[in-house]
Amino acid sequence: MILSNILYALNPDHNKKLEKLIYDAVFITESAAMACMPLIGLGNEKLADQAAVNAMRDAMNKTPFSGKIVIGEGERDEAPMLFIGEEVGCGDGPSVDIAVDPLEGTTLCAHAAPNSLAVLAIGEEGTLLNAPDVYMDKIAVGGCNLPNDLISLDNTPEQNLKEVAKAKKCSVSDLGVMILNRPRHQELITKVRSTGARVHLISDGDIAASIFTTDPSTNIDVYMGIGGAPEGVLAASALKVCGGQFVGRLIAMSDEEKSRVAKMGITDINKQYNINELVKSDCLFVATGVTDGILLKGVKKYNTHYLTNTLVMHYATKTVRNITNKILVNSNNES
Ligand code: VTB
Repeated sequence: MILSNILYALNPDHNKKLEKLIYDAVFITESAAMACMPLIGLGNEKLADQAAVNAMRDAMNKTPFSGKIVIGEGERDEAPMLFIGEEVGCGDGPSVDIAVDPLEGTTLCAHAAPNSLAVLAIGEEGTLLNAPDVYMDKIAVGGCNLPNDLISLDNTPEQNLKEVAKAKKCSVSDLGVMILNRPRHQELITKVRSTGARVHLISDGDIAASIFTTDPSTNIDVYMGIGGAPEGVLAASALKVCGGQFVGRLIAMSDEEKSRVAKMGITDINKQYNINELVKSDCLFVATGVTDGILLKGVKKYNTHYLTNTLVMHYATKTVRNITNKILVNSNNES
């Protein structure tokens, strides 16, 4: 079953219902981005994140769906809002799973650095991997018609890059590989550089990095390394729509993390998930720019209005839209 079919079942006029869900979803990420706007560059990650969480939750609770947060701000006992399992929405409408990262790249926002985003993905009930907030080892490769077994976390980086170059009909030295600049990636960075591929280091924001691989103008072909598991599922939902392969494996380092993974119903911690296991069916991916970036322009505030820029991707209808909205100050976004 796909989201459009659920909507069709609820109302034969399903295109209108789908459009409504898409615009409601856009309003949710726009609200989070607008709430972050006054906090960009103020150096306070926590405050910016909290503003995004509050605004996203308020906007969700005005939306006519029965949503369940499957990826959120943390487990029920540690996050007061948008915790995993929280029910959101104003009740009627389709039952959906929701994954959120209200402010992806909190430090980017606090430093007014590029590519921070407000992100949301919606899937049919039970179709998005319920990933706890642990690390995930990931590889993302954008491009259409890539073989399902193109990349594997069991291969060496050299082997994976050789396969990607073969599929893209180029040499390994033509590839750009984005990696989070972390001490844990020193060996990976050395190995990738030894192949001749370019390494593009980033400080944060691996959802955006994964999406860059789908756009040839970025010069990034592959994203590799260990980042947040929630960001992994969100990135996989974007790649599922715009074309690409994604593999991820959870990393639980302590007993406490292992028990959090188990609580999500995951029995095999060593399992390597492919894109269709992370996101099993139809999905909608939405991201609004907070700070200016390669994918999206950041939110701007003028005297009378905000200007927002949002990417909306829907799997079943294979649509990728880039929406710029002008939202009047004091319309319904400010008290
Ligand atoms: C990534 C990145 C995020 O965390 O998941 C990263 O996408 C991983 O965590 O933007 P560490 O900072 O612990 O390495 C962020 O950088 C921040 O959530």
